[in-house]
Amino acid sequence: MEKVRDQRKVTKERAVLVGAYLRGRDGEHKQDNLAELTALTESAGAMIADRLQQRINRVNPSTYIGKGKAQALFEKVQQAQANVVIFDNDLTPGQIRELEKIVKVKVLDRSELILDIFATRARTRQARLQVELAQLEYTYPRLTRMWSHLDSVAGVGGGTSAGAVGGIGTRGTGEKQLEIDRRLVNKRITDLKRELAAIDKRKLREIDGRKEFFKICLVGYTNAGKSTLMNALTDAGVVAENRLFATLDTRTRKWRLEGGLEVLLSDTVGFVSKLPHHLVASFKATLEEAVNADLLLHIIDASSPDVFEQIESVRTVLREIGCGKKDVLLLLNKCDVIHHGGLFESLQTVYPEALCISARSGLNLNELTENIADKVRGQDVHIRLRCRIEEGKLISFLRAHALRLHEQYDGRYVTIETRLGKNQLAQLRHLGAEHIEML
Ligand SMILES: Nc1nc2c(ncn2[C@@H]2O[C@H](COP(=O)(O)OP(=O)(O)OP(=O)(O)O)[C@@H](O)[C@H]2O)c(=O)[nH]1
Ligand SMILES: [Mg+2]
Repeated sequence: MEKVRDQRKVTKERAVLVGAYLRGRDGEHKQDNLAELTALTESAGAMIADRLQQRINRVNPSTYIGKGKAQALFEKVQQAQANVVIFDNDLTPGQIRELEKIVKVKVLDRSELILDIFATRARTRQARLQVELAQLEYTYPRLTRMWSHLDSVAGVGGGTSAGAVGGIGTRGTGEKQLEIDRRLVNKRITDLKRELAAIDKRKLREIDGRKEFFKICLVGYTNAGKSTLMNALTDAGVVAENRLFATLDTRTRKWRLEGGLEVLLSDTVGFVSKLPHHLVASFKATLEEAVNADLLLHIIDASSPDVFEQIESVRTVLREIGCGKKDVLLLLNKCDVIHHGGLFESLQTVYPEALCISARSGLNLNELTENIADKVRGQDVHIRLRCRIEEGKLISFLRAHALRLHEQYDGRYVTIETRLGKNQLAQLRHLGAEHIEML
């Protein structure tokens, strides 16, 4: 039995999905409770062999669904010749152990599945370390035996390449299985935290270096169309795909709005409901871009039947990472494929301020750009400043951006009086303007 959770698989795994829903509580109203778990499982590269949806009156402390149901699950697993069971709910280590004894294949919960997807997708060192940390903190106590990359602690983070052989839930952390002393795990956790903190510091310095720019960050549920929009607005060429968590790292690009206005646009990891808490914590640095943004664009997949839940999940994560009070522009994306009426109408009623766009067809992207340009400029202020005539960059910036410019030369100096967006003052200072007088 101990072998259950450490077997190695080369083949694509066959999964039985299980959703247990408390009566009168979560998800009873949905048409298909397992739709998202299905997409997540496929994203992880497994096949769906069968599904089991179950209403329960209470959570059974030892098996979540109760012994009888677990026995029925075992039969399903045998019939479907499955080698993994994936729960839509999060399970305690004890529940996983009990369930594995009954169903005789490895059992994963939703968070482990998400962590596994992250492990196979993480590309940058930072993302790999973050996933590893989250896995050590979350998955580790749920394994009957441990994984192995700890044996080559030096080469860590590289565990992701093990994806092909480790099988769902064990990837990213190495394929060879061996017993590891908890002390070693704790040490590894400490080391990871230290290294991540160092990366975090570098990131912060990087962000600090972009202080003069107006920063915009795309946020939203996974698969909402963030990367597609990023590509439509800039020439970023980021990967956009119809699968969950196509993007794991943050990309930042300059985005030129009209009138020479330049902002920084960042695309980042998508959110998902019940995002594992450890993952949120360890992805804080990746999400630093959102934390430091002047404006968030919340991209919503308006064609999803779960659109309201998805909006709520994103808001919850935003609050968790300290972005609850940020300026947010809501974008109802995929408007090229929505069915008018019904859900879409209620969306527009609930969020009348949201802009309907299509990142794919380009619908309303001009309007979006204008909207953002207004926000970037901020309220008009009337200013006067004096600078030396050699300060070419500063003077051309003003000529390009300011309204009703008045220049007065005296010797080597020029005094400029003009109107400018309030938010552009920081940029002026960065370009060397010292004495800006507000009129
Ligand atoms: N019909 C339609 N499809 C879109 C639109 N925008 C994006 N998509 C599709 O939605 C899927 C996901 O798009 P992405 O841009 O990768 O989504 P994302 O939000 O970056 O997703 P993650 O990186 O996985 O979080 C892709 O198949 C896109 O082609 C749109 O406006 N209309
Ligand atoms: Mg993306």
